[in-house]
Amino acid sequence: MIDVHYWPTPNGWKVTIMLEECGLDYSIVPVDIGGGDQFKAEFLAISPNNRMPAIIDHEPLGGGPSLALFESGAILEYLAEKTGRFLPVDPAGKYRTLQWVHWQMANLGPMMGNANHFKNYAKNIADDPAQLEYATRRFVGEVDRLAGVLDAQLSVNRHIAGEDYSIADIITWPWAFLLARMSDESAWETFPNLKRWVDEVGARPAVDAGRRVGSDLGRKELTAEEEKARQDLLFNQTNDKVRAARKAAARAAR
Ligand SMILES: N[C@@H](CCC(=O)N[C@@H](CS)C(=O)NCC(=O)O)C(=O)O
Repeated sequence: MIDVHYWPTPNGWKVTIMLEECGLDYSIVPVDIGGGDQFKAEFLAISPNNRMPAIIDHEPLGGGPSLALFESGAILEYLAEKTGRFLPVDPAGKYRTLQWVHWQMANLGPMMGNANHFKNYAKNIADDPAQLEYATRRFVGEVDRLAGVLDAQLSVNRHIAGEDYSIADIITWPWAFLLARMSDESAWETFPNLKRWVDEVGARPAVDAGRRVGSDLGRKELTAEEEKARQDLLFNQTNDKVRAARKAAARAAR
């Protein structure tokens, strides 16, 4: 059994989609990131970067005690190796796939996350419209550039790393299908090869099932005050929060 420390967001969906694709048994442990669960000592013990997703595999590859892992890229690579699925074993195919997994982790995910922040959230809280305009242009521009990279790759390949469906597709889809939200509706006309792939991958039953996991978790109607507290928690993070959480846990353990 694999415990998945999870909240229904693009980075969380990568893991549930992979688990559904592989037919592995898993159980969801909700991490309410708007409510501060990511700063709890028990979560930091498995995910020191105070971000979900994280997993604990109670029957790990190679045997031994339960294995805790954080970072969705590492989790997908691990599950691929454990099941022998969605990652070629021949070195060329393996690294052709992993280069796109790393590309997603270092580029598409973070840039889309920042574009989403400035385009869809910061407008309500930023006090300097010029700075907001600059930041939005910078990250939405990066999303546009990266969508172009994917579109070109998908103009000559059925899937991201070549003919076969792989963890490069599983890790990229949960962000890529949100492209219009991070840029604008016309994006799908600008990037037709990307659109073809988003629709094809989105039609896979495991992708649909993985994306629906815990969809009720994040749906609570928040009061204006609760929404402000959630945004303060998510958008104003320095090292103090993690230090305070660790200190409180150490005090409680004494
Ligand atoms: N690189 C990490 C990113 C994880 C990440 O950013 N998770 C977000 C939700 S999508 C989170 O846990 N946010 C909590 C917070 O901002 O405090 C991964 O891919 O696993």
